[in-house]
Amino acid sequence: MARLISLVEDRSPSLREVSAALTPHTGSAHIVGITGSPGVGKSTSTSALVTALRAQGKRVGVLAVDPTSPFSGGALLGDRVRMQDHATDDGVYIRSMASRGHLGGLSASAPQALRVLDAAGCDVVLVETVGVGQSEVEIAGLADTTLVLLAPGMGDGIQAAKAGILEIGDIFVINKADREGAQSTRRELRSVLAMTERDDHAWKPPIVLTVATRGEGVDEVAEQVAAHRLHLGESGELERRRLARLRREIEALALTEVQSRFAGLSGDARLDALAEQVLAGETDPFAAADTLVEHV
Ligand SMILES: Nc1nc2c(ncn2[C@@H]2O[C@H](COP(=O)(O)OP(=O)(O)O)[C@@H](O)[C@H]2O)c(=O)[nH]1
Ligand SMILES: [Mg+2]
Repeated sequence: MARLISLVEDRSPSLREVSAALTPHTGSAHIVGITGSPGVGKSTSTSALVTALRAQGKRVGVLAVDPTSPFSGGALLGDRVRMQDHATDDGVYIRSMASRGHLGGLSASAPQALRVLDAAGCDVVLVETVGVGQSEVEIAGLADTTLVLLAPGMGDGIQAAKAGILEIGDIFVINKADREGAQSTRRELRSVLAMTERDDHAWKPPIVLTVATRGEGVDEVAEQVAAHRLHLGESGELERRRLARLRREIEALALTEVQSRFAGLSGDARLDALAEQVLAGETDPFAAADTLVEHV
């Protein structure tokens, strides 16, 4: 698994072959995205969720994605320490992955890594991001079920609304419920959720309070994750989400392919010839670009 995910990170030419071999064996893993501001407790909650899922006998994969850095390390190091409870459990596979600097970015590379974990037989794959802002929403697009983590504190609910993550949360977790203000955060969240437009009208996102460091409330999160998976299957929403995900992946791969075919175009004799034709007034830049695209 580690070597296959390295092929994804390196964008190895053998990925085509790997993808063709793996794809028929995918589709049974439940992909669960975990998003929220830095420090809210994503890694702690992920580790606690792994414990809860292992107690149910599930095989668990964890993919920590860092869309902001071309290197794995740094911020992820602390997460590795946090995950060491599971280091000797061979029913758990933990991997971090960097994606910036890759053509096609997260939307091209992360689904391929998830495909590896899926085909390897993980029942549940937890995807945690260390990124912030838009990448949080992008991560949610990779998942069947998205957990949005908040913590008590000034304006956290409002921050979430700004980042657009209220629309994409299937389950809301107010972590650090041992701190003051958890109940008022829940009230605030409830009222903003009531005003939030959602694609999936049939699912009312639950709010769960947790203390991840002590594992409190985490079993309830695991129960809600299972309930949401059931809802997805029964409502047809699972297929809708997975098709949307595949459309994005195919599009990203196609754009990457086109981009690489155009790489090194400057210095190309055809480009020089077209530029001269435009200069001479024989054609215009749009028509010249069309000519070029047609002959890629
Ligand atoms: N008081 C309290 N601290 C927590 C809780 N969950 C996580 N933390 C602490 O919050 C800090 C950030 O947690 P981490 O899981 O790394 O957050 P991440 O950046 O979202 O992955 C760590 O020091 C954790 O020990 C909680 O439920 N209560
Ligand atoms: Mg973390």
